[in-house]
Amino acid sequence: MTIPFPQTPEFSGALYTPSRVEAEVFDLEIEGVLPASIGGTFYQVAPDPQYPPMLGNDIFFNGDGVVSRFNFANGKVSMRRRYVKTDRLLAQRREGRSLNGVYRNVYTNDRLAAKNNTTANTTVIPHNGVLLALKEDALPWAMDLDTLETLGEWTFDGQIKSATFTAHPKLDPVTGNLLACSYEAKGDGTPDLAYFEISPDGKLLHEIWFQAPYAAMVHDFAVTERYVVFPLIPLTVDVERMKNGGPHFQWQPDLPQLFAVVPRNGNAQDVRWFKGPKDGFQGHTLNAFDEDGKVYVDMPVTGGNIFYFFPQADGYVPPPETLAASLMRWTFDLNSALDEVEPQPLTDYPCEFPRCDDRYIGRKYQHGFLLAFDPERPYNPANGPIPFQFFNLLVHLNLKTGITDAWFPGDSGCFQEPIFIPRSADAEEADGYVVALLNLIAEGRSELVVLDSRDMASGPIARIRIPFRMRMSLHGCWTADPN
Ligand code: V55
Ligand code: FE
Repeated sequence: MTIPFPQTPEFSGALYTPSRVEAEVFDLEIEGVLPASIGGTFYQVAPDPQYPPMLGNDIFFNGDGVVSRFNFANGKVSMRRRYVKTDRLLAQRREGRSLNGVYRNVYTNDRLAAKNNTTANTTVIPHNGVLLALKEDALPWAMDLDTLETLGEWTFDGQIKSATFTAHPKLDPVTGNLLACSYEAKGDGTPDLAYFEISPDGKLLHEIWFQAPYAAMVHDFAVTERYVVFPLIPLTVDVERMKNGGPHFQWQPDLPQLFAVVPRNGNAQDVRWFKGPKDGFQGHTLNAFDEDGKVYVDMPVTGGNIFYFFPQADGYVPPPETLAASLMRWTFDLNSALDEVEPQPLTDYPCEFPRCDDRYIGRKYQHGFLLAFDPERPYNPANGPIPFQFFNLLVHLNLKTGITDAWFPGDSGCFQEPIFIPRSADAEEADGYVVALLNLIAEGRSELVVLDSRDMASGPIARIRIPFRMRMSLHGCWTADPN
């Protein structure tokens, strides 16, 4: 490969320089003591472009998916890392260059590009004996849970007829069902939405299909015991624009933050629409629950467009320092005829990549784990400009007391999305360990840090050293060994 990656913020610096590493590391070095009682696997996925972008530059979300698997047993950790061998990746490897143009715009691809355009780069989750690698633009790709060998596109035995599948499925903690949704479910630019419940052994139990007033991004969604909520971000899709080589998404400052609320066991006639404030961006779901006909959804919300790479029609993107964000609670009152909603803040600081104790998904809950950015904390300017998605705090938030317990890793560290591991199968909510990747910018390497959820401020009880730098990732999950 002779062409270098561009020296743009998307391909340089500690977080975004491509890593491109597939690896096998047996018994990683550990500083501190990892409790032997932690047994299971942490899976995660990062966009990591195999080749420099065909068009000279590209966005983070368009990188090829590379999956990492950290196996925890007897106080030791071993890792394996493999690209998802998508059709798209294999076509590039065959030709020795990138063949894909604008993000989610197949009209701009090289004629030698694979038909299936997905990078499978957004999350990984075990289901029915395979590891699913997911991106919201296509069906999942399956991998072997252990070897990470790619098995191919996953249609759930032909039961899922949608063109797309969410990168934020949930596992119902009571039934073990996989809860999922789709948008642009009948192809690029279609306003079709769908909801799916799939049993642990892979049977499609229920599906709901309906239409939104327009096609817009539904990046994450929310489930409660009885309801499912689709947040439509004011980023809309126009196939004509795509045919002219334009972006898949465009920010619409005059559209509301729109929500569809549907009973999980209902159908298209039961959909209720709610409108939030305009010019706002619904982020990732922390958790949601319903009580007495009210549906509560907690998520970071930002005033204005945080995706600078999907500008509005006149090209405007707000300067990052003007974007105020906090964790918010949306309340959808199904007993009321009002269709306007206003979110209420739960934190006074910006945060993202929220995770709950997975045993409480969709149920009344009290705790969140988050990445946050505190601009008052020191930052070493020798590390270069602060990159997109820079988080210098790893947080445990008690929603009932409002107490934030956080660890700051110093002026040259930033985190990737955390996961929570219960101390034991029957431990109280949020009692256990928080695990996150930490990028040590000045040292050009990464570690997996393990903190006690009840004492975040003291910092890691164990630091698991990774002998290379891990590029910024998106999402992952923890699977405990079967007891
Ligand atoms: C997001 C991420 C994506 C994507 C669309 O975080 C939205 C939001 C990694 O890919 O394709
Ligand atoms: Fe996401």
